[in-house]
Amino acid sequence: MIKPDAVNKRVIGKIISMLEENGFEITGIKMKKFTKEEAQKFYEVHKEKPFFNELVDFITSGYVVGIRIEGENIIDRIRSFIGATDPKKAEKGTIRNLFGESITKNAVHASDSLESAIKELKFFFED
Ligand code: FUP
Repeated sequence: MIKPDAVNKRVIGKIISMLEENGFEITGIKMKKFTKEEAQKFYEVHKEKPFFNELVDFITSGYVVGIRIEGENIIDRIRSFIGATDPKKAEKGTIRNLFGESITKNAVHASDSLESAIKELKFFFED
């Protein structure tokens, strides 16, 4: 998912191009704005964390772009491609290294398990 900071920076196209150029198979794209309730549900695993409210405010501050990608070992592949959560620690050339500005405004999200992918894809795609 491309987050509002990256949408505001007008790098949706660059991020999608990077996915395509690196062999990721895109099978769905949808832009939307999360309601507060959706954002709270999307990030419910973090609801006890001190940064939860800041995260919900940020993710509802603008448009996000949900991108479905498919393939072998896709969770590990996309998570190493986007880089560490904190852009300062993200490896050079990763999406968060290139486009993230802080641990909250870190440009993109990627599901961290099959279970979270199934849950998170439902926010964007009916099938
Ligand atoms: P990741 O799976 O890499 O997105 O990272 P986490 O699940 O640890 O964190 C989820 C989101 O919480 C991150 F995208 C950014 C946000 N976060 C903060 O805003 N502050 C923190 O101190 C840690 C994480």
